[in-house]
Amino acid sequence: MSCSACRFRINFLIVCCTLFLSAFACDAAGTLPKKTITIVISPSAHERVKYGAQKLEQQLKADGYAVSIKSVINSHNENIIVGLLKDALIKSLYASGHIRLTKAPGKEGFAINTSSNNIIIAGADNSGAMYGCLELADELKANHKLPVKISLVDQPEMVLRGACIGVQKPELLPGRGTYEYPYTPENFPWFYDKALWLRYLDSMAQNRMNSLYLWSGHPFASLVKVKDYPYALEVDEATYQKNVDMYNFLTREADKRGIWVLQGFYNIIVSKPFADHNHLKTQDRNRHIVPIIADYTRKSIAAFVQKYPNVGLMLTLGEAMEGVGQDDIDWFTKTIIPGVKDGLKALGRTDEPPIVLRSHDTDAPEDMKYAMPLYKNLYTMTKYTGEALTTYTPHGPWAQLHQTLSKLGTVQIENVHILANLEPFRYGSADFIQKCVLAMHNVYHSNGLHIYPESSYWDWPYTADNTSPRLLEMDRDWIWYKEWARYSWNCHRDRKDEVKYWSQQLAEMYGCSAEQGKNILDAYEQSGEIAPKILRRFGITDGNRQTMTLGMLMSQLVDPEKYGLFTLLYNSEGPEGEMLSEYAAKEWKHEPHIGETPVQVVNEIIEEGHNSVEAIDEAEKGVTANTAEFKRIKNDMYCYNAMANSYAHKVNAALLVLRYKYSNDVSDLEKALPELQTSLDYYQKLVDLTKYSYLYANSMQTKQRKIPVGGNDGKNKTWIELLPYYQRELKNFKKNIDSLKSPQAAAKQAEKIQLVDVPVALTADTYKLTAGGKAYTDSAGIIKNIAPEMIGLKGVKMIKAKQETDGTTLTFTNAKPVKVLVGYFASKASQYLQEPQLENDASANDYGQADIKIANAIQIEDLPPVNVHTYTFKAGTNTLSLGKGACLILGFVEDNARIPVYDAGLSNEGNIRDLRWLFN
Ligand code: GTR
Repeated sequence: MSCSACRFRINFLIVCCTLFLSAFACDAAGTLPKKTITIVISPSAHERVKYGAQKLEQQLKADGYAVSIKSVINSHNENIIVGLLKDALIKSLYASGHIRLTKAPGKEGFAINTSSNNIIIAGADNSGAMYGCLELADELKANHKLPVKISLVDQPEMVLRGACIGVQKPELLPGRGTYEYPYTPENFPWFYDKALWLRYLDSMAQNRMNSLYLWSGHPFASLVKVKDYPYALEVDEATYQKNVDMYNFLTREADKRGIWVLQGFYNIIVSKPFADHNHLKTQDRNRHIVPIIADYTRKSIAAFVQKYPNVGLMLTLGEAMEGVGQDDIDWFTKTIIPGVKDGLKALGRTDEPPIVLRSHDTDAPEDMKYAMPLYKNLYTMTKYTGEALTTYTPHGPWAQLHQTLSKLGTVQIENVHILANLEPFRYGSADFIQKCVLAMHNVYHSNGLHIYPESSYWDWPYTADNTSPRLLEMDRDWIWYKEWARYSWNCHRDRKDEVKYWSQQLAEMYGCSAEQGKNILDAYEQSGEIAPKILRRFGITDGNRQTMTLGMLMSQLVDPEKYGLFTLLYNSEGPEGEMLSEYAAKEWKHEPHIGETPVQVVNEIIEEGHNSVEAIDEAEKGVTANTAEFKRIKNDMYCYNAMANSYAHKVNAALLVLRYKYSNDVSDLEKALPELQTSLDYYQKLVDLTKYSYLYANSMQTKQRKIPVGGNDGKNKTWIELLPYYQRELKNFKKNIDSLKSPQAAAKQAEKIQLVDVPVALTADTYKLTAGGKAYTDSAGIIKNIAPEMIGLKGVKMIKAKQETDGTTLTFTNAKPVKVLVGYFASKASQYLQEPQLENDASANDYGQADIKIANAIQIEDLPPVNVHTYTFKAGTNTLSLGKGACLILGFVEDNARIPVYDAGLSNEGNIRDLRWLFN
């Protein structure tokens, strides 16, 4: 540092240089310090710059340097001078050191250069300066000494790089709906733990993440008081004060680390006291905008923006509001945005906090068309591959939605949601993740990332590992966060270097050689292919309705359509390829196969399972640190292997059963038997591996979970609970094969069920379900055929045109609990009411209506086939309210009436063969 340069320091205080006391210069161990270093920052430096300097100081000390943070350059020793590119001092240092940057770093970017004895860190902005410090600290950590010469310019590729935390729980609160969790110490003790927050925020900063999303249904009534609706607050005064304190703390500390907090909420959910006071429901899927709710929401948002200025908002227009359409647009443009603006106006602010619109369950491109002229700081966000991680080659209609949103000119953020196919096992494939981020840029054209915890989202901050004390998810899944974050910063990194980098990271973590670190990476990368491949080739849905690691029933593999097959999984969320049924049909017809086939996946996952076990065993020999965690990784690799084999052999069995569909040859079924037995043997291994090591497979433990078996009352969440189902299906399969070989036994099987009407009081017209009957008053549709069990039931006459414009509302009084049979037309056309779908409506099983009971139950002239679902209601006066679109009300039966679950095969398109009975 030359004296001439000193003269240019207009921002910095000039004081005399000081010599450090030697005692001060010694490190904790008492060894002689390597060197004395001064980190120089301006006294008026931004909090982020100070934070970066502190982190750098810590690392320097850890590596034996004597270090202090000062506001002046110390000409007796080396200095690390941290500032902004625009600072006069930095400019003068660049001039005197003849430093010319090859390119100026952009937003959040920085340059690091050496000039004589000093290192200069210059940020494009405060975040950039902070990241520059963190970068140098990382260099130091890797090499244990400061670089002699460095010239580096860097900046992030993605604009928003974030992670989320669900302020939500595995189960519903008594008397509450989905997403309704007030912020209280009873519900979320961790929310009030400042030390935990600091650790989490530090790890985010360390990963260069700049956005933290908090997911909640209706957070406002826990965080703000609304003058006109004092009764809406849903926490007591002491809790409210605590919440305000915590929220201020959190947002302040986040801001210090360059992190935006974005508070998420769903529409239209209101607080329970507000709902009770106004005799409304807290949420109602079929509710239109109600003026008082709009006013309350607008004022809540305004109050929130006013109280917490460093917070952005993330909104889900769908889920708790009537369908896709004008309501969504109105709600966004007439309630949400005006609410934010009211808040800003009250503060006299002209800048705009970010608003992120999720495309979930709404027509986001259309919503944005109306919102963009009103607000500038808008972002859109879409699930990357549903609520699972399935591929790095997304395509099809799902990719088109991302591309459309990216084209709007705002920033499109990729949400790596819930990970229903990964939990609870560890995931750390750097290769897969890097390729996903590349796909986000190259296929989706997006420029932001928002990742969920790798597992246990609903049970944050813990994981499902059965340890005492429980493991923190942020610790266990460090590699998950680090990998996504690293590639969201820059995904164009050379793969060879990356292998080296991660091998080294793992070697350090587990105290082993780089080669053994590479073995651990191999184990992660081999196992990292298994879950994505299984779900995208054999799964029912990308949603958290399915817990893939618990396995699947044979009937689900053979007849996925009967379980609400979510077609995006197959047409978008994997490489082009074939479903099991397509593969079997082509085999039978000797037609060529296309793309990724089920058999290919079977072979690959068996090999990958084997490889991951081999690699982790190889690494084990060298592990000297974090041994308990290493053992858990090892166990996970064994789990992946058992799961892969269990699926693979079951798929082999399913293909033989599907072949039987064409061949009618019982020997095909007989060939499937040993495959099914082998699959069960592997499943037993999975049970043994998880019995003591995991508390559960899936963190969402409500009845919304359906596949492989319903999760009502928190049941069926462990492998051992599922084992009897798989044992039973094998037993049934054997028995049914025997019965196929003996015609007498087959005849005995056909047991007849007749559903009987229960009396209910209602004002609507009814009609008897018989051939020749008419379900509509305003449309011809004559019934041609009815599933025999339903003949004679009393249906309710509907006005089709009215159903299409207004939806269906039916009020009735029943003395006993009843099931209402509702017929959904199996068609995606907008004139028909769509079947309940948990992928975008978390309330879709509130009445037990999610599954099809009788498929293809009625054949009506000129209308699509009808699938019957049932809605359960308690005794009393009830209202069934359904969204817009034609449907049928086909009768009322006692709640405990046995309704057969099968495919009646009645449709205008002919009969459809159902093979589920083979396993029942
Ligand atoms: C639903 C899912 C919920 C939630 C929601 C959403 O399908 O079941 O857990 O993730 O989607 O995307 O908001």
